[in-house]
Amino acid sequence: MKLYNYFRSSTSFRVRIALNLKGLDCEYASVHLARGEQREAAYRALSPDGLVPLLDLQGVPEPGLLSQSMAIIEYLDEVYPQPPLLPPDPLGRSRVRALAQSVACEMHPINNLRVLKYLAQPLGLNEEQRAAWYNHWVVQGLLAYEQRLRELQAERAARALPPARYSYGDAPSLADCCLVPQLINGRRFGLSYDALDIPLTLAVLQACLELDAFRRALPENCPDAPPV
Ligand SMILES: N[C@@H](CCC(=O)N[C@@H](CS)C(=O)NCC(=O)O)C(=O)O
Repeated sequence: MKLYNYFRSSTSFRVRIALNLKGLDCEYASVHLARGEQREAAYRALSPDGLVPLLDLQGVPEPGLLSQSMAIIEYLDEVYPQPPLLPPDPLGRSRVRALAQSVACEMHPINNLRVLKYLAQPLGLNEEQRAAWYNHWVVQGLLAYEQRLRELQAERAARALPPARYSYGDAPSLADCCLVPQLINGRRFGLSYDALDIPLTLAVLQACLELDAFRRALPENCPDAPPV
């Protein structure tokens, strides 16, 4: 398999985590977004919308070029079911997908590189205004995420279960594959989480970063990251 991605891309980061959790080997194909390689004709021939990630299955276990990080991860989860990234029951799956989509649909799309670039040019927002935009939507999203975690913890407590270690239960899930990249990306944009009341969310981040699968997927550990 070959993953077209970029070290700083949080949607690529989601897929890198999923591949690592599943123990799958994958060739790293860098598409340098800051240099605009996603807009070059060769890449547009593979990805009409000029976005990473793309996963080329290269015949393993079938030919296919997959787009959209959530669809890629769900494909991997179906073809390589262990360890599962979604719970076995419909209610659990709905809960995990809702958490994941609160990042993937409500936070990430409005803070994507091309959206931030459009705010700069042609809309003329300066760096400070763009940062205010970014922070506003991420903070709203993280506060909502925290509230959902609180509700889930209350449900567990009512069933005499101990607090969950990850976003949903005691194993990392699709939700964590989305949450961790969003939090790491927010830090890069200067968001400080200390002032936010999101202790459960930050505890999940810490638990995830104790796992090698998450750490290896971090932007700074990617082959196209600049040397420190
Ligand atoms: N919904 C897509 C979003 C993909 C996406 O927005 N990728 C960003 C990087 S995180 C990208 O390729 N941006 C290129 C650009 O903005 O020009 C997914 O989940 O895969």
